[in-house]
Amino acid sequence: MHSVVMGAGRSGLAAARFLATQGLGVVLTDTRPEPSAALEQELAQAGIPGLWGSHPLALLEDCQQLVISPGIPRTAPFVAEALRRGIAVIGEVELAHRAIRERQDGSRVLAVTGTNGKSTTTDLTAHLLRAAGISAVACGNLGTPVLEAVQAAPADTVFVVELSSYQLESTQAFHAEAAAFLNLTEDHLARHGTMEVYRRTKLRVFEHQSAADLRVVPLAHPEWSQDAPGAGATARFGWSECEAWCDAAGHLHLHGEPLLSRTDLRIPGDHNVENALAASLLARHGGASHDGLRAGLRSYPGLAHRMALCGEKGGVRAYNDSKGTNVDATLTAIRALPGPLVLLLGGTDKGASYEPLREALQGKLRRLIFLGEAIPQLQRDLGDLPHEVVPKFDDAVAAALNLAQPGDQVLLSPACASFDQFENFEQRGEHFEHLVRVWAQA
Ligand code: UMA
Repeated sequence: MHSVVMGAGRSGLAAARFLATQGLGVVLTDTRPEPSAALEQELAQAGIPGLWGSHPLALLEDCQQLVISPGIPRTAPFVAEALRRGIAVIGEVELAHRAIRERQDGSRVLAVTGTNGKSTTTDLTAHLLRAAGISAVACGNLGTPVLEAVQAAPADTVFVVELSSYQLESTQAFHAEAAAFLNLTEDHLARHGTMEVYRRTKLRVFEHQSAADLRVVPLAHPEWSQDAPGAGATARFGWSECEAWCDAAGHLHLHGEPLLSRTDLRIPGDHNVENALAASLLARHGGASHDGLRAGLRSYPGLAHRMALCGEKGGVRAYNDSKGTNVDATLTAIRALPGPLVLLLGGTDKGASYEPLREALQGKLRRLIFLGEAIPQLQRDLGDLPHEVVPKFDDAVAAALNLAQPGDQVLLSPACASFDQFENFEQRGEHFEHLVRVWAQA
């Protein structure tokens, strides 16, 4: 009996390496025609056979479990066949959960899900715990696979795990001592079909919680966590009095105690106040003192590729928000800047409407630049606004920087995934910053 790992990206490789180090039989399969030379060598050394170019059904003979990568839907034919045969289909996060449980060394799990703000909240929660002297690591959807973090971390570590709906589809017994559901707006509809399926998938983060655990949800939207599974105690965050809230004067409060003023935070915007409140609830449950929380909230610098000011010339400022991979994230970015804006939109379309951007752009738009595979959908939804169509990323950035006038902001917040022209949003953001540096120095 062996395990099959489907997908040789970050998640799948972490799973295959982990299973191999446990001495368990594992086969890796990926639709890519072949691995890189370095990967081929590494897999050979680790004794992990790889099957490239397709997922042959023969792999399911004697297969004990199938570990699927987050990017692969459970409706994919190979997965559907495994399910039909009664094979357990899990994700790398589930394997990581088992590995943490087996450690029995005081390590714990906190989790964050939602449509937007997950990465910041996850990273901030780990930062707050560390500021309070607790060993903590941020991992999961934000980049480092959970299993990789588990293998590298010392005993008694708090794993703060960002979970996407893709990952939550394939959890089984995953359990977090505290978990936050930050918000819910249209995303990944191409995969989940309806908002209700998307919401229910996200709610799986609370499954298996007992009364000693914490369920963190937004005060303003009880309907999002309606019928949530698990028995965790509810703690809310928001803008009127509750477990973690910000008052009208801008002071943050946690469990009835004042924390600090929002002006003490280095991360801007109302959405980041909400992220800070949710992170504080999680980190408090994870053992951080109020003083540790205050120190951490004051010192947290924010994430890369999230509204990062990356260059300025002739009164034009350029912002990298490559992490803005859906409409709601882009809305937040638009609202955070005064304008006039030259906004770069496009990449791989995710199936949601771009219409909602229209209102936020009112009175602050210089020009939209449509790029990448999403051009037809962008034209359909926003084609009557002033825009240019520039398919290639480099040309689009050059056009944006050219068009901008003194006092304008050039904003890369594409509302799309990056996969049409890049490996991931990080690569897209780094490339944007490079192009902006060259422009600023010219
Ligand atoms: N593949 C197959 N068969 C298929 C489809 C894909 O073999 O039918 C292979 C591809 O050829 C490729 C591999 O699967 O080699 C890619 O797997 P993947 O798409 O799951 O990507 P990973 O590199 O494993 O990265 C995943 C997450 N990716 C996705 O959810 C799409 C990363 O989230 C995450 O950081 C990483 O695991 C570690 O946990 C990225 C993401 O875009 C940031 N997430 C989405 C989002 O935030 O919106 C959910």
